[in-house]
Amino acid sequence: MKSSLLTLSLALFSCFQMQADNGHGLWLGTPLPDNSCQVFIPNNSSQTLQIASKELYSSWKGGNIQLKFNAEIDNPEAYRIVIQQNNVTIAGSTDVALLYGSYALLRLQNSRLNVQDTIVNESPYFNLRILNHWDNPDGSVERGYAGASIFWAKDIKNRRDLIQDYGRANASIGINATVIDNVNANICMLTTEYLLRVRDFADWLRPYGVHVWLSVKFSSPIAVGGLQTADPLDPEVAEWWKDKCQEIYELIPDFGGFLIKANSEGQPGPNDYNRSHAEGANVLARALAPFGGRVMWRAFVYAPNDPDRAKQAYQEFMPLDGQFEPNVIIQIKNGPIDFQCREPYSPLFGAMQYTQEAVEFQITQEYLGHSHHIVYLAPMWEEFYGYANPASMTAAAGVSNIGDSDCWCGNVMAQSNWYAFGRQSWNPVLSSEEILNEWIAQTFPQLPSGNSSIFDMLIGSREACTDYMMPMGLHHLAGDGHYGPGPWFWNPRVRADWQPPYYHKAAADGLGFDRSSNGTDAVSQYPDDFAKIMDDVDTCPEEFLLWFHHVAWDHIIQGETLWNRLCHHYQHGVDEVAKMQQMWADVATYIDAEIHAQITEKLDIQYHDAIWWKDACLEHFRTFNGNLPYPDDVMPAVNSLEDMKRGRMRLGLWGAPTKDQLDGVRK
Ligand code: BDP
Repeated sequence: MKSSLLTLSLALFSCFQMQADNGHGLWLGTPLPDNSCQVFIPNNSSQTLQIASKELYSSWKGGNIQLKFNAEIDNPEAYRIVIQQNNVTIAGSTDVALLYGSYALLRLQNSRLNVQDTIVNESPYFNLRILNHWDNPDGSVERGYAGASIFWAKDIKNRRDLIQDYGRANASIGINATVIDNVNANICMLTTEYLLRVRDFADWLRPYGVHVWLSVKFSSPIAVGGLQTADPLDPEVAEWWKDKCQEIYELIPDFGGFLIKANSEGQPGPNDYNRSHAEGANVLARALAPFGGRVMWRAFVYAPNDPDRAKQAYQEFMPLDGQFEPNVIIQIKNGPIDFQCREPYSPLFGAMQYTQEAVEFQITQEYLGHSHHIVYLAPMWEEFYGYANPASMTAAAGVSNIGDSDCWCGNVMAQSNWYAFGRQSWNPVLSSEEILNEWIAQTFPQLPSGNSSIFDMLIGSREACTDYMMPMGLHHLAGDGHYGPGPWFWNPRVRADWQPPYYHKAAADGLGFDRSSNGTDAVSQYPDDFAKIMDDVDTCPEEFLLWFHHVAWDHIIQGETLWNRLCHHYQHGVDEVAKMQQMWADVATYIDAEIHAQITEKLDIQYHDAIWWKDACLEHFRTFNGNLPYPDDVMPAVNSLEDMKRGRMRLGLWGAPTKDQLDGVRK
């Protein structure tokens, strides 16, 4: 193939220039000042290949690189990198594959791996790796803790550069699709005015291989189309969706499709017309199919047809297996409840035999301390893939933690979760350790190799968070805003399954939700081998104990009573955060001062909150168990239950006891 040498001056790289080190540059590094590598790309190259060659030209420290089409590589996103002495060839069958290969090469270099004489063959595990932005047209972000929407705002200025930076970041980790509005969708998204804006986003993201999707409201035929009904079996409704898709694809020929939240938390859906989720999904699927579009239909439903919310999605969807059009994917949250710090996998995974399934993870930390707590989430997702076989899935979706904050995610450490979601969706077999090492090497190149402080600080952070919030299978104990603890919250006018006592079931006889065969039997929704282990209180792993069982306070676990064991978990969580603070202090000399200060502040908040969680949960549980004493090596509560209930500790975020005060309480 004929090639032309691309020689560019670095002045052209304005869009790759980072602001001062505020973290905006993510894991993508700084362009080299005087680079001398040579990049050869096919003649008449697309914008995508221009981007690839600019990236390589500005950052590759080796010699010549050739990007070549190779039609024999089947998967349109797969690439092959051959590094021989000073020459590199990147091959793939499409320009996006070559872009992915280019980013992979830079990742290898910047992760400080030895790349001499190496051959890399990579293809993505899932063909759809998609971010879900819960962004509203007014610029707010539902459960967003990193500023306003990067896509929407009333007085939006031209967002082209920002959106292209976003596309670049996604391409560098293989994310190939994005839903740019909230699942609690606004009807305006399907108006022509908004579709024109969606077209701009799609145009800007296309060169990066990122397809745009929309969340839409099921009642759009009424609200946007002026029809009397949105009944999916009504021919006029079907026609309306077809026409709408025609309009969309004229504007955006590679539009991805629709994401739908239907008959969930007040959203309209097919049940409003006595139709099933399959009938609802199929009317959209048929409208999208001629254009190659797909429907992601969410399984996050919990109609109260069973007293145990954890069973409801399975009950609703299993009978529909086999009824969905082939271009429908059921998007299922990783666990059966709602993005808790630990849940068993949702029993729907692997259960539906004839239906495509996607996992939905939450990258934004709705229940895990918002962007105030430093929590590396990949170990949670890795745990999920260890139980639920990724081979049963078509796609991975991640609810984004991105906003217009300088560093995108509210703090620099939270970027690791965006990064990890992309890498793990490309290859769910990659370990969370490998991913973290890559991310640290690229994000903090100045950290001496061999210094493991940041790794050590992050790798156990999800377990630490689980310990100080909801250890041993406890779940849904958060109060207002899903931030701090609220195990006592109870309002008879609010549905029970939105409130903590429904979940922890603390009582004089013990703690935990009995989902065993003696209880709600949720355990029976799982395959036999898993169910058997979980069903028996003696074989159920400790981390799922109070999820599946109601356990007596004096039940013995590893030689300790439940109460003592629980106290030790909470204390361990607090202690781990103290260690994280120390590890972060230790690397101060290597980290940009602004970023160091940002994370130090977050860790202070996290430490205070960890104590708040520990005190609130343990003190509340003591009111049921006859005020059992704290074990000697556990710090007694520093906040009184009454204060915490009155919300004093909510202000404690800013006025919590200092470390010295806390150390004074510690024995
Ligand atoms: C819950 C969130 C809510 C979302 C809902 C969903 O609290 O804001 O709309 O999930 O996923 O976790 O639809």
